[in-house]
Amino acid sequence: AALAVPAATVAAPAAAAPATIVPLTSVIPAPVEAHPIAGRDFRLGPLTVIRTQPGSAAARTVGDQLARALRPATGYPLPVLPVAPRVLPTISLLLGAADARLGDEGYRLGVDRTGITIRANQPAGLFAGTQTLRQLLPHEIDSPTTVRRPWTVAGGVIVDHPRFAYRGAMLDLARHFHTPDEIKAYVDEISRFKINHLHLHLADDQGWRIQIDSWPRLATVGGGPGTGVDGAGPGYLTKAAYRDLIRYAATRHVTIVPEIDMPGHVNAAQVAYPELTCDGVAPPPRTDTEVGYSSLCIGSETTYRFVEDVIRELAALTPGPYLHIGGDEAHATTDADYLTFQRRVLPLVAKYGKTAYGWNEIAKSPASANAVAQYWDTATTNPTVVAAAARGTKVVMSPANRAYLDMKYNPGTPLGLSWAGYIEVRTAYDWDPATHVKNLPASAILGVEAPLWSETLRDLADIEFMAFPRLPAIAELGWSPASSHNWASFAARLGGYGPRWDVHDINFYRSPQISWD
Ligand code: TNX
Repeated sequence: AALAVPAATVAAPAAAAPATIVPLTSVIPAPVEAHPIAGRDFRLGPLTVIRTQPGSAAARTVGDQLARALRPATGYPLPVLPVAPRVLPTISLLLGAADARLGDEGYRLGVDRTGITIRANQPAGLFAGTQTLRQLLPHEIDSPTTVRRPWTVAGGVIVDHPRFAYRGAMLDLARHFHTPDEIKAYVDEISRFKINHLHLHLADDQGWRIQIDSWPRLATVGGGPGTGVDGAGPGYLTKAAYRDLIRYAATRHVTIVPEIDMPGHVNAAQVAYPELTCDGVAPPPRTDTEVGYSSLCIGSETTYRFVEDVIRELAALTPGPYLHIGGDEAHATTDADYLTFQRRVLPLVAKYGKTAYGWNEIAKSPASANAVAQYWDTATTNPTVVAAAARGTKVVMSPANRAYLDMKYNPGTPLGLSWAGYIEVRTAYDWDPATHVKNLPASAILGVEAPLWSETLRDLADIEFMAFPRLPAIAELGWSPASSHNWASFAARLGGYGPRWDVHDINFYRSPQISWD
């Protein structure tokens, strides 16, 4: 209701959906600037063509994806061409001559009666602009089948670029495996909100989910039958499947961040290779949800051979800059051993050309100065992380009581956990990553991430229920300027987004805090 919009000037055919035009400002995450211009609306029609920057394969890919997104609902052919006849209504995706403040991911989107032009410095900006454009079309645009209605986009100009470079989501494949198709579907949904990193938690006590050639039993045993919470989440990614996933995500401008958690959370590895324990005896497989009981054997050279092999193979698989080595909840490792371990392991990540990334406990180690620490602490003071930031450590903000998508919304939520509290949409939205931790300077903040742990989640419908609608809240904190932060505005835009999820069957939580259209 808060989003009531003027009726379209073009009458809809009989039996078509009501003609509405989405306001230029009704986008998640909120754009930096949106200037509506009356009388300049564009109507997508059967003759519309998509023109992409000549000579740019990446721009062409963005154009092809946009066409694939718009064809099913409109039923229009939407050919993708390097040049377009002037007389035809055109959506242009052009590189260069965009303003410098747009950076690598920003874009300028202009809508007038003859067409829509998205300009960006880089293909990532074109991709971001097309995600905005999808939201500016009526929600029926996400229908998998043809809908007869006018497809009008409000006239005006949007200028947009991200607040933070790192905007992430995390999926836990260890507690329950999620298939490549499920992961791809998640990439599709999160990239709509301009999330640009997907962190995959690939190993934990209950399972190991990535093929490692030098230690093959990690995947075949650690990802074999009976693994996962309640033994109900077997599976692993072959290297081929993982590479395919990386490519798929890359075309959505999402970088995959692999995580192998250590020195704790390693029971599955020790079941597969008993030499990774200090006494050489295989522990029983674990399918419960306890944490903090397993540790690699810090004094053993076998441990470092294992760690280096895994890091080397993962780094070779990974085009992105980050390699996450976990480091959380190492309650079965002494403090001295933890420091010994990190002094050897953090530099190993750099040795293989990657930036080390770990949960905020790595800030205890002086070796974390060139690393990224993921802040999952629920406290708003953390002198250890502040001191690390002073040495150069960058921080991704994922405070568990705000950003954890596996926390229940309220006591009645059928899925999820509650150790960090209940997180309704407003709780997920109403905080500022740059000022959240006392004395942690904004300059140390690389961005935000919304982790989704899978102890209670089995399938894609479960993932969707926990991620939506909170993931868009975290995405907005990562992208939109702090000055635009406004709950009432976000709530209204989110309410307007609900029908988009409905129309392509996303199992989102209908939070009572939102008035859903
Ligand atoms: C804590 S947060 C963990 C995970 C659990 C999660 C459940 C963190 C770095 N470690 O092992 O899955 O809580 O919410």
